[in-house]
Amino acid sequence: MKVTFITGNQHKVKEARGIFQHFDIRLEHLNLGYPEIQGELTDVACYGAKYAAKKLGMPVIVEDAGLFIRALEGFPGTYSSYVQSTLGNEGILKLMKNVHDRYAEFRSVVGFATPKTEPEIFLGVVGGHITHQQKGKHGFAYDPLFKPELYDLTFGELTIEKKNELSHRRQSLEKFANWFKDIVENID
Ligand code: ITT
Repeated sequence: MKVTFITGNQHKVKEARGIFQHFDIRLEHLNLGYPEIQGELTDVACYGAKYAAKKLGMPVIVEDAGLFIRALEGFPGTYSSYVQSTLGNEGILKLMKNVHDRYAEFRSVVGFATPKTEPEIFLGVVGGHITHQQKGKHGFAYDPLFKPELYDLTFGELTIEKKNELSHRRQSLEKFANWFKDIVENID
């Protein structure tokens, strides 16, 4: 089985390849670019999947993700990409200085669409805590700041294989993969 993933983020591609290999799905990657509308992750993923599927004339997946920090009322959330390239991790740590409640969630929404069908949506969430300093060189973006629940290491300290066992992206892509396998088997 083949799936085409539309993203400009190479880290996402690498993680998705690792996750899909458990499901016998071969991932093809295209950096098409799609308009990211304002709204919830689900709105962005739906719109992006529909747009890319129509434009390319084939089924595609897109993924919209973000880090939602409870004490900051969900910030950076849907602005995660922009905030990462402006404030960066040190900026987040400054905002979290003297903040006691450090709970945060990574959320991922995968959108699948074909040129003729409405998008299907798959959600993944992983809870954890914002550390007091950056730790680890693995992963990307907010990974060195985020310690998943029940772990004493940040995503930045975990290998890609370990992160892939428990991440928000693992959950959303796994839900998609199980659904997709069923569909393909029923067509054959
Ligand atoms: P595409 O839209 O092209 O897929 P992107 O990097 O812009 O790539 P998003 O719009 O989904 O992706 O932005 C989400 C941002 O949230 C991303 O750029 C990172 O800064 C952050 N993020 C998402 N998942 C992450 C993860 O697993 N680890 C660390 N940071 C993550």
